[in-house]
Amino acid sequence: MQVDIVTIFPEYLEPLRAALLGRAIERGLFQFQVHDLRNWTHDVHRAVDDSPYGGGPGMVMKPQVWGDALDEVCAGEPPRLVVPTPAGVPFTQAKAREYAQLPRLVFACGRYEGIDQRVIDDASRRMQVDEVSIGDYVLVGGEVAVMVIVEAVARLLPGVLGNPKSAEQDSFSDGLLEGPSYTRPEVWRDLAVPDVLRSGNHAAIDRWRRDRALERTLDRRPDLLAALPDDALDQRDRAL
Ligand code: 6GU
Repeated sequence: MQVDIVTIFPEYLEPLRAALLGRAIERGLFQFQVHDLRNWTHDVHRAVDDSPYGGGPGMVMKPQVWGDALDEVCAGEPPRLVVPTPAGVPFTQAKAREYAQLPRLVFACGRYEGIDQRVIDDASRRMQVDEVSIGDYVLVGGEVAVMVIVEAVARLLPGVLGNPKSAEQDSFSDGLLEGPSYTRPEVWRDLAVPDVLRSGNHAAIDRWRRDRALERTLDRRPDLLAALPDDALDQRDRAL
């Protein structure tokens, strides 16, 4: 997979090259390139923003600069264009799985009050554009949201995680939150690991994990339980 990120703060995205994703890049599992939006400015001040039509606070990013940048970065086979914005549709694990199947993603990071809407409308004539939000709160710009999205997608690419089962057993993979985990020692600060996990009875362990996942989801994210398809819960689940 090839990932391109256009931003006015290229250095902000450098942490993506560290740790897990850095190794994935070295091993050629995925590549990413960061582009400075100011390379496409037209004036000596290298201006990327201007005041909003209709008035109001803040600044809006200029369409000409973004248009030229995206023409160049999105050349060739049209990529999926992702525009992070608090006004977007929610980014979810399902979206992450969808993106992990694509050969190329381009991210357009907006700052200020956003990007002139015509940039998105124009790009939509040539490619699928997703305006996505990572949650119900407001960040200063799209850069941190892009880091979140790229990390969520990259770990799903074949070979990035040491153990592919880690991705299969994630929270959300079955629509539930994951329950608690334990490692040695058996007793720590007088707190014991649940007996069933040391029983060697794999059917009992699976059932126990399922019950804890259901309990936790009911407690913390009842909205997720309500959204499960009808056949997602068995008789035993419903008893809980
Ligand atoms: Cl994707 N961008 C910004 N700027 N703020 C956000 C967001 C994205 N998602 C939640 N808040």
